[in-house]
Amino acid sequence: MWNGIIAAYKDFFGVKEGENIVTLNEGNTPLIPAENIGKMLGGLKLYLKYEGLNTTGSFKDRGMTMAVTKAVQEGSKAIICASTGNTSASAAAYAAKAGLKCFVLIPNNKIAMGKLAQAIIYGAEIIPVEGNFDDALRIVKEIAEEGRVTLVNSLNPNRLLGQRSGAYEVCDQLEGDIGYLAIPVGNAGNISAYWAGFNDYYKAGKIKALPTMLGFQAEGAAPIVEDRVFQEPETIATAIRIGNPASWEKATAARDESKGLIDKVTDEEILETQKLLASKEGIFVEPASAASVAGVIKLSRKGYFQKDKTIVCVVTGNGLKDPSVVEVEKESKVYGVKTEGIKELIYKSLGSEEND
Ligand code: AN7
Repeated sequence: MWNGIIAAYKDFFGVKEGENIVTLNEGNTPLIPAENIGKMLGGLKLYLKYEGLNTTGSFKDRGMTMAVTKAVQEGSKAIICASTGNTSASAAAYAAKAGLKCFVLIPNNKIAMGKLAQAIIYGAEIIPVEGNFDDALRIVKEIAEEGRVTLVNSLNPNRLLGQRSGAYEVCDQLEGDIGYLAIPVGNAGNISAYWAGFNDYYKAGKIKALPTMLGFQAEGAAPIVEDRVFQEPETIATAIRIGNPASWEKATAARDESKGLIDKVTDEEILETQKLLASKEGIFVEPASAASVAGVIKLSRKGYFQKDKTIVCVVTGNGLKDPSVVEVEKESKVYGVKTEGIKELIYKSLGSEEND
């Protein structure tokens, strides 16, 4: 039985037998070949690390199991985070499991409904903040410094430690070297964690070469790409609507040490790619997650990739978190409500007039 990332990689996490672990059996997510899109791009070896299948539907669970395990060991009774949605959903779930109080500060009106629903049902106390994620993060940092609540944003080093497991899994699943690792960038924690994870595996002799790191921000929230703070970040991909990333320096180090890049994609490219992933590969991801694949498509058009090398795109969150970006009302009523003539409609769509 899979018992979560801490049990699976305990040598790397320094967790000993008999220690109390708070886990929702996160991790072990599938690495799915994206053969149809790979072919479309002229024969690329493309894989999707589908993080939407973690227990709360995003990669955040990998870091949260570590952060909450340590918080409990240190005697903490409450955790706090600022969040564009997924961190709050994950924090709320692990707090529920551990019996901790959980406070989440969210940008007012700017998080996806599915994520808010999760935080509510898991029992967190939700405090909407007048301002964006960066404002909310500033506030929780100040409160956590007074010591009564444990911060579980990625400024908490245990978060990034746990998130390294994504890199370990990708290496184990491919049983070999990874050419490129493409990943969305918001607060820039995950790209930093993957890079650290690959380095752990490299030092342990489990991989022979380090991948090239490719990070992608949304055009309206691209502080690292443009090397300036965005005071008013704006993008349809609310998860990465962040103007002043906490792990800025770690991310640029990952980029430079791996001879990679951090680039930006437009909201239009993000939404097109989200549709492409669903309609060509059967993978429904949230908009922020599509940024990694949108970025790979953009680079492939410039002839960036060496074709014999594998490309892994981390798709970070489940599409069900944010159904508002799909035109559900319109698409479900293309045919109107029918009582008869249904078979004829189907046969017409199949391109055959032959009814029996
Ligand atoms: C689906 O939940 O920042 O660069 O507060 O939810 O490590 O921040 C979420 C970020 C990518 C960016 N994809 O990762 C939060 C939050 C999804 C995300 C990112 C997020 P980082």
